[in-house]
Amino acid sequence: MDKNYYITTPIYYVNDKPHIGHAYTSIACDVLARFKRLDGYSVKFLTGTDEHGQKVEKAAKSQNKSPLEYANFISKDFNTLTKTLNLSNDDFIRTTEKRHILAAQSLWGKLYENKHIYLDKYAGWYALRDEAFYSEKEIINGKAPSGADVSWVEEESYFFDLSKWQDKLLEFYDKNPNFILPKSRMNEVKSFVKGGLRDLSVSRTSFEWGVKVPNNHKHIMYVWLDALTNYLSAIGYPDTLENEYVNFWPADIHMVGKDILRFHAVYWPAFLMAAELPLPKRIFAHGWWTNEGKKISKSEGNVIDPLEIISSYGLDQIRYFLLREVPFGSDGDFSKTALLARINGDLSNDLGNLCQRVISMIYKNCNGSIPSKCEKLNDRDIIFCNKSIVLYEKVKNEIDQQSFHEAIKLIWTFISDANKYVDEQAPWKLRKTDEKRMNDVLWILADTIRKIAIIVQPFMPDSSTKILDQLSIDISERDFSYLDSKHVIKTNKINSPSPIFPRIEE
Ligand code: ME8
Repeated sequence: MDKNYYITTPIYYVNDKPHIGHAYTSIACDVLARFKRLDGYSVKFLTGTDEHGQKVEKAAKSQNKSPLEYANFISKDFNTLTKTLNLSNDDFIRTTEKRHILAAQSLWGKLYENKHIYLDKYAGWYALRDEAFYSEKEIINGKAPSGADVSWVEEESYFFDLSKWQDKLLEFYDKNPNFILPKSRMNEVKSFVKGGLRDLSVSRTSFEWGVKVPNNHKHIMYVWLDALTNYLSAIGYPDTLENEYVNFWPADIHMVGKDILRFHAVYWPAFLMAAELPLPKRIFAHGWWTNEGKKISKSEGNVIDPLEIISSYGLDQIRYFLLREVPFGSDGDFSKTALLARINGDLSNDLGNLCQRVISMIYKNCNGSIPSKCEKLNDRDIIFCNKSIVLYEKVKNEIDQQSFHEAIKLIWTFISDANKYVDEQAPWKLRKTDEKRMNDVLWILADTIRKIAIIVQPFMPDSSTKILDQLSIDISERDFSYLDSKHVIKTNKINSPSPIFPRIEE
């Protein structure tokens, strides 16, 4: 079985500071990357910045900076964000790097050599915000379908013969029904492709900030052809014998927002087919966040700064909320009330309270050590423990479909079962009546918390580490192989617990 896993975020435009949308995509990818590593995969998790194009050039001008100066400045913010979000990315690519420019020009060379690129003249609409070309019939009330302003462009341009790939794309979608998820997005893409594809303008001459077209430096590459290539540049392309390329291409998943699905699910596969390269295995398009019911936009002044909410509510709390609150793939609303309900309910009351009461009881009543293994489970114990055995497989199945919310729901249903088990067994009462049984119940619960903390690691790495530390679980015994029935908690000395998720009162 192929135990390599390559996952990518979109590379983010450096025309402005990072916002919640960027944090959302990146956190989802991080959860997936961490999950796969804990599951024994060798993972490459790539993120980075998209630094060329007219939009960045314009933003730089408005700040009286050169595009590169400006890109250096904003790219740093995105790099800092990877640390703030505790991302486990293995690489951070910038499209202004040599390795990327070489890859983009090589891919262009391949497309040109294979006769899929030709010189002509473009006359049509262009939306700077989307960095996208639109046909007359797509324009609605003078705007792009995304609502972006458009301007008329007429210039000499190279074209990619996209129109020739319509049938091949449709055939590919049919053969690979999980190529685009969620399924509803697959239908959208199919009907777009069935509607007919026009050849795509892939170079510009009216500005300069971009990768030069090989052998015709008057032209720069269209920023999307340039940007999409980042997924290859980071693994050594054009050297297809390079280890990283061999191990990681085709990518397992490109995670994107719904607004940039067309570029990833139509243009990118067509470019790759034309270059005779294998296609990625999956494109997952997630939904968009609103802020307290309102569309997020700079002009509304309601952009959510990830650094701000993290410093107010805590990183793991935000990671949890973003992935739990909204079915991954759907749109969702960021509201303070919902956030506090999750923090105080799911985190403080459910998980926090379970850990706090069980670990303190053990600390106080079992001489500060995990009691020895319970050798004889009763029927009730068996029913409860069996749930933890099937949990991992079920969670894995949801993660493999990027149903983060379902995965979390499964874990939290189990946490709620564990809290019920505590209430029912009432180990505090057993202390006086049956110490042996109290030890057995506390052992079962300690082992349950160990398993919960192990499986929660991808979602909340810091908090789960604190729980595993409180139970003195060895660092080398925290991956998913320790969730099977052969591995149980040892009679570790433990520390006095402190609350992991304090309640937040507003
Ligand atoms: O599109 N909610 O970069 P970008 C959720 N450079 N996600 C949101 C969002 C919101 N309110 N607003 C934006 C680009 N996003 C290109 C990608 S990849 C080869 C090139 C998401 O910085 C959006 O859906 O404009 C997209 O996935 C991501 O932020 C990056 O946007």
